[in-house]
Amino acid sequence: MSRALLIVDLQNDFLTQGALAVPNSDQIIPLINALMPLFENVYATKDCHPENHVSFASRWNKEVGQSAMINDSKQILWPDHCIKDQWGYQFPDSLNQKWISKEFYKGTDPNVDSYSIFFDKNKNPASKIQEHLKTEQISELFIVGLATDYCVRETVLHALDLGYRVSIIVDGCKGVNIEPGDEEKAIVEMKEKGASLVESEELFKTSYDSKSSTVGDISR
Ligand code: VGL
Ligand code: ZN
Repeated sequence: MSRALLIVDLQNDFLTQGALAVPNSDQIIPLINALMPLFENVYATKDCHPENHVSFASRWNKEVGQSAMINDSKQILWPDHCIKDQWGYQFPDSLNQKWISKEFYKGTDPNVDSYSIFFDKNKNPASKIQEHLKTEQISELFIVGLATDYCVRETVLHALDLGYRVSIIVDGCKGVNIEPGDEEKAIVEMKEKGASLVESEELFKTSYDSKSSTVGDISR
């Protein structure tokens, strides 16, 4: 069984210039570029909405940030974001995309939102990720991306429910924090459910140690 790095929703609309900008999100791009070569399998999720998506305040003539009851469930209304094939949907140019071997898409149904790449709000599969992880025999996921308190959170909670080992690379994620402390709350919740919290530094160090010991062996 092997491990994968899963990059969640690192798309222009969630970055500093985007429609749903997550504070300080640009800071994680160089870090993710440096992490990718440490993993044999690197996957990315994309929020992939049609123009009239259920989560857009514009569809309901409501204000961004309000909650609305839609199909019997509470939905936070967002600015229009991540519309398929538009600029906000794309990865930033500064992301070293060559390391990403597969992308998974969610939120494609105009009437159903999905923060998680595993299951949508109706609890139906949101993407083909489960089949893929099974085929590739991946049992452990390392998570980076956006946003800690929404899509990272729901993706991690579902991954744990499904029995994957999950490590959150804490400095590789950023939260929206609509309410102050939301990000911290999400991190505590994911940890309590069984996720490990790691700092990128620990991963770089482990990788360096294993490489340097190999070099040492050869020189002897
Ligand atoms: C997200 C709000 C709406 C996310 C996606 O990627 O965290 N947040 N759609
Ligand atoms: Zn969305």
